[in-house]
Amino acid sequence: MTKGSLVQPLFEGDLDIVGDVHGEIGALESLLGELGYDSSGHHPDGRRLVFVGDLTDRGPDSPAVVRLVAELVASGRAQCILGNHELNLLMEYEKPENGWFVGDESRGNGREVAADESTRDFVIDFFGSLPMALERPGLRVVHACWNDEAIEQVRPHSDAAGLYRDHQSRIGQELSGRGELDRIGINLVFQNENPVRMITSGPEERAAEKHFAGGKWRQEQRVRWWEGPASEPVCVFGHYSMPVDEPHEFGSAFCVDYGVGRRAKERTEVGDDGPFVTTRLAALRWPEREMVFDDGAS
Ligand SMILES: [Mn+2]
Repeated sequence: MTKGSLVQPLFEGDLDIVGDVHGEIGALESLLGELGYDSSGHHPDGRRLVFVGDLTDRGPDSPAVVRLVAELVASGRAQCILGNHELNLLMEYEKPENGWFVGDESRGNGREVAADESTRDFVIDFFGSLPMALERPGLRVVHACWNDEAIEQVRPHSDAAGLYRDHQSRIGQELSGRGELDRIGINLVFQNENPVRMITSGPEERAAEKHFAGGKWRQEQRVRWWEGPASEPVCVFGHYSMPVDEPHEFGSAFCVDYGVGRRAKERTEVGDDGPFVTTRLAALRWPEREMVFDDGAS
């Protein structure tokens, strides 16, 4: 697939901006129904979809989610941006949750549909075609963080994985000139000064205590960059797997990730038939500013 800038124009018109799906094909089909889309992704009012990334990992059928979203994008009924989970696959990083991609059942929960070779090619081709940010007057969409400097750094480029690698090696070369840094300080430089990481997984800072996250002990924590006074433009983001019962609207930002990526774990607690109440797949209706949810049944 051909592609342009990593920062692209957001669709005009009325939108439904969908949070991190994480392989939960049942929740996605439910949500599209709740939003009023038919099975081919057509909406009677001409509304269109935007996906904030993190289509895969954790849930039961990542390949089905990618196929559905790629069809919607190809037919002009959706836009989709890169999340950190897509980026990890493009970078060929083996993560605790992406064993399904290479059929490694030792990684993951052992219940995910595995990708065959043609699916792998299709997934990489599609992810390699995706931008990292979408913008129109008054509204922006990113996976984790809109940072003006990082956006301008990626704007001239079209290859997110290549740009990621270039910045990793630049930062590595510059480290020796930065004086004494401990392991946490080094991690923070790689996180906060690589614009591809800044946009797809957000800024981090030193935490007071160690905590276990992403399969390892860490002493870095996420910065709540979205907190601040109301202003324009509004930024819609995902990534942060926020609790269902907490506010998701901030001064000038909306988080659309209501944690359906935790549903695989919730399934082990309440059974396959649900109902699932602590995790939701959500979409933000724009310009209505209303959240719509999956039915929590699958
Ligand atoms: Mn994410």
